[in-house]
Amino acid sequence: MFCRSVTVEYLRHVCLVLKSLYFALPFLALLLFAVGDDSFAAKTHIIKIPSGASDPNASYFWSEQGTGVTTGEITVHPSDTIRWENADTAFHTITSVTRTGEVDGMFDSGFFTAGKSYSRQFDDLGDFFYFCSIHPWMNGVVHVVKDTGNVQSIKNVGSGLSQTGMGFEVKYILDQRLDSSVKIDSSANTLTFKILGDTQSEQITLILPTDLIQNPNSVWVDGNVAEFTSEDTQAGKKLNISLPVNSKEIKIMGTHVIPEFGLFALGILSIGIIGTLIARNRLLKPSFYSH
Ligand SMILES: [Cu+2]
Repeated sequence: MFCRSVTVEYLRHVCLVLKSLYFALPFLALLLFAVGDDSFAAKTHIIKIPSGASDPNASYFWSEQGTGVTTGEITVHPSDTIRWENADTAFHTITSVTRTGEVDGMFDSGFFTAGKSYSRQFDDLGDFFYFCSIHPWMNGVVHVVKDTGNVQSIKNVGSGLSQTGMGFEVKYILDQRLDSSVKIDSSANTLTFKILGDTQSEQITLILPTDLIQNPNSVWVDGNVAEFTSEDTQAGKKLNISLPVNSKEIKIMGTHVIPEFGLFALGILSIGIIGTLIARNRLLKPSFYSH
């Protein structure tokens, strides 16, 4: 019985499943990538108005979900939305005011009752003060600041030059990407990074492994001397470099960059290249013909 069921039909099914998996996997991977890379996605932040907030003696009038901050002060990025939810029994409003507390007409929720909410998207940078027009002691402020971006990385910087041949990983924080090919000048002891796209960031954070560059001590942005701070981390020196908006190139000089591109390195590199060519010829050719 069992043997009969594990027949061609069954194998055909297994084969079909495997085949469809084989084709689906790259798409699944892409999907995961797309879902994972939400560094610039707009977020919605929720601030609850707790019950009893209409009492001026209440211990607090706001409660930010997620952070627990109860001051009504919140820092967000452009195009983020804030949703104020009324968890109180009284009516409230979210009404924009100036720094000194006069209604300025920029936004106003009007009265909203228990269980209702008011949402507003903040696109412009700046400080936006608000209060409840019924209970003016309930006040807060929205700070909208530039998105500095998430941690990104360039892998295999200086591969072929390092002793392992693997190169180094350079992590960075910026709203745009850096070109994955980093120029290494071992006679000038410099690394040069190129920024892809138009950056709005006024700072870039770079973490430079010590074996890649030692004592980075001078930085130029688009040819001009740039200000920076530096601190030691486990992964290497962390530099915070000031950038003018729309900068394109960052050059960093240290006392030493990875081994000079001397004869030794050239030798290793050519052995590597020849090795790769031989391997390719051996491995790839038969598979070409087998199809
Ligand atoms: Cu109120």
